[in-house]
Amino acid sequence: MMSKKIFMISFIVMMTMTMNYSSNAQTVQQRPIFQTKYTADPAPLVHNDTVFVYTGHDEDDAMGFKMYDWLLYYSTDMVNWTEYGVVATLDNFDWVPQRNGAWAAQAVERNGKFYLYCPVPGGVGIGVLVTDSPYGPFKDPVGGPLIQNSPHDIDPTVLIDDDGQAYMYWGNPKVYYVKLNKDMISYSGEIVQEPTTPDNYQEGPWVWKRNEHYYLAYASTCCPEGIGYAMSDSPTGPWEYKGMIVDALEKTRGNHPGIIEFKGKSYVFGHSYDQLKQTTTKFYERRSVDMDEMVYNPDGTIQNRDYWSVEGPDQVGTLNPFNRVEAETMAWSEGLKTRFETEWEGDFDWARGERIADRLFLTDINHGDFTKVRGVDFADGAESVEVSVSPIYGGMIEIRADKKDGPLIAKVEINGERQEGIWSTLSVPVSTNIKGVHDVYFVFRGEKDLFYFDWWKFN
Ligand code: FUB
Repeated sequence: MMSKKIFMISFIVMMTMTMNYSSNAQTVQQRPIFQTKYTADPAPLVHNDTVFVYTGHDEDDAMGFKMYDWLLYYSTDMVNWTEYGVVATLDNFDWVPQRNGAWAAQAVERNGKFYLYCPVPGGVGIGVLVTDSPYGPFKDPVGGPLIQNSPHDIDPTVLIDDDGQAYMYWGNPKVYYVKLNKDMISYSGEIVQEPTTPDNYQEGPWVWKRNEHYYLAYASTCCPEGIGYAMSDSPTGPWEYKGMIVDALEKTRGNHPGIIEFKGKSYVFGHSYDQLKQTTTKFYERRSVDMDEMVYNPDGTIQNRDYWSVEGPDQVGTLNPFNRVEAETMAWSEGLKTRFETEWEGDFDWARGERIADRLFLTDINHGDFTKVRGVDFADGAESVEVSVSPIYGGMIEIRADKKDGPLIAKVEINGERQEGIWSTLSVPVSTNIKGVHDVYFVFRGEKDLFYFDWWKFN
């Protein structure tokens, strides 16, 4: 039997390990990059100074693939991400007979229009949606599938070559491609099954061009899946396998690449089951998007990484707290969910074709939950902070600098009279003379179901 002394020593060692882990988690944890929902199949798009990431959405109670809609997140600094919410659903397509099956989509921009290529598995086909803004609203301009070629019509990716010719690639377990017309919603010529499907190709192609090299990345080997890639001198191959961008480790299981350049750096996105594994040892299709910097070698090949780093890439830029910031803008959060709500049925902007009082906000706010916003630039200082909240049972927001228990910047009390759907803007003075760049924590105190939180702003 374990002696009392050994038990005490083991207990202290265990406690120290736990405390070290949680203090690390406070300062560097940034994997997965979105925490309030399960997300999969990331499709990043750079537009002006912003990265938009369109993702699939695994429902919270999914066991197999339970995917009804596509979500959108955006960032200007690669560490703080704002959740926009649902950007399209299978209901956008009149001809799709099912509600489940919003698999891996990709958005591309051409001549000021944004096209979202959406596969529906089981031989239903690949549809396309179009809009004038990266936020939608997306509409189906075709009224039927753009591609309906085989049961393998999944995971479309689009390359617009320097000469203006656009190609769409897709497929599992072979790669198919076709030339898209300039309208991006129709194609010309035959659908070609790529004769040189590269080694380890599984699904999820992502094609791009850099310095005269064409790249094809893909979910590679199965299962587990990592992210492999091949290169070519031409958009139509032949493709030569070059190696793994992210290794296939036991913990990766499924994967799906998305690759971009932003502010002079390259990034690879994929997904993992890490967030699910924090809640259960069982396997369900509840995935979460990951991302890291990706580095090219001088000959154009890509450096390998074994897995997603915990701390993610460096921040590129800072966040301005003197603009209104959505509460669902964060580098990390614990315990929180979000909800979309239309405030008044009557507030409809007929010119824009959308409701003007729609909002996405933080929910499920309980004692100890928090969000972390990185690299907030207070410049010469702030005098007060405003928050937009809707009380449930009431509680407190402690706004702290640099750590969850760091110096208190301000404290906002939200009284506990339930006012479902009624939003108030509360303003309190800043208690610390905060200047320059800091991480900011919004730490929630009270008991349970404290309030909803929509946005904040320093003055
Ligand atoms: O998310 C559904 C399917 O799983 C995608 O279409 C594949 O790429 C794989 O990630």
